[in-house]
Amino acid sequence: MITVQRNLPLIERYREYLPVSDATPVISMGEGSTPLVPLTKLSACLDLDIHVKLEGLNPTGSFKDRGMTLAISKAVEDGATAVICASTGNTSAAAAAYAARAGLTCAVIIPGGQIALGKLAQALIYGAKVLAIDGNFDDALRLVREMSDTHPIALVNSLNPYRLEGQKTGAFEVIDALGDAPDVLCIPVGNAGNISAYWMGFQQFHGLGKAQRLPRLMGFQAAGSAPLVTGAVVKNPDTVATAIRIGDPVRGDQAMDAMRDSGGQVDSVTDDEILSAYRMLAATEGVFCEPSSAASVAGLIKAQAAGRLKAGERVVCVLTGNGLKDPDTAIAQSGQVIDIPASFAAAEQALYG
Ligand code: AN7
Repeated sequence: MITVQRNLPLIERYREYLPVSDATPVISMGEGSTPLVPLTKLSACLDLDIHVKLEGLNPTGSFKDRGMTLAISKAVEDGATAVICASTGNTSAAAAAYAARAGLTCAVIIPGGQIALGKLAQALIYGAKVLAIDGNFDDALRLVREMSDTHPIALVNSLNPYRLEGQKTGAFEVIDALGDAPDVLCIPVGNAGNISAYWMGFQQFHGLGKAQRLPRLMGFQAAGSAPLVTGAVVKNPDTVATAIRIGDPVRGDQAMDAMRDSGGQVDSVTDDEILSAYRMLAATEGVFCEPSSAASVAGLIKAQAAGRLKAGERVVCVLTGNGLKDPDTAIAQSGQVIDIPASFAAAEQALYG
């Protein structure tokens, strides 16, 4: 029997496994409990049992809400009045939303011109102070670290341990939905916080006997932004997957340890591979994620072709963000609108020739 617990905030659903107490004010919008959806066509095609976790169904449209509900709740508990983050977009949207809900002021520093339109719209409408720099994410993160060291403003990037504590609940949900961990977890990697958080979650539930096995973690970076694959900081990271356009991941060492300890791997996927998986997911499975999220499926396809999986293995790909975040890429990657006069004849002609 599957117990459906939608709308129960993840802090309540997994309270006993999280660093909260009765003194913690829960700042929540019902995040977590996202669907785990089988991909029947791709599973048949690759001879695997593939499921995608739709993290784009969180309140601000990405997995960042898992970490932010906890980070903001703890910031309020600790008496903070202001928070700050650097972001490629989704962290800024989540921070701005949860800060607004908690009555905190929020500042975000973003790489100018490199944020998907929907994410920028979110940060602005939630009322954050948005600073765009002529630099990349890594430069922005340096600035916010210095700012939070200098002023009473709490940092809510994934350097903040509560972010990972919240995000580990993604692994709890996968185990609860499947009855065990999958054989393989595929996940996009930017600052490397989320893959580290999933490993924490899998290990914790395994240690408690709630999972019999641990999955092999396969993390995927964009080829133009793959410091963990090349082993060196990337000075000018570049990729269509702007969410993971990060050249110096803060949680890189932790993530590499996790992938190694799990028997998994880190690899890169090209922008063409990412966009091809992105279009395929939407057009054949009805699943619209943002390009960075599609890196997990692009990576799975690559890993399978390289013989890294066995027939029938169960795989979970984490689709980290909603496709609506980045309408520009969706439109650029799709067919044309067909303009016609408002007549039946014209519509019939356009549809049936
Ligand atoms: C959709 O918002 O870093 O490896 O500043 O938005 O934990 O960094 C976003 C990252 C994957 C990578 N998918 O996660 C930010 C930011 C999406 C993302 C990642 C991000 P991490």
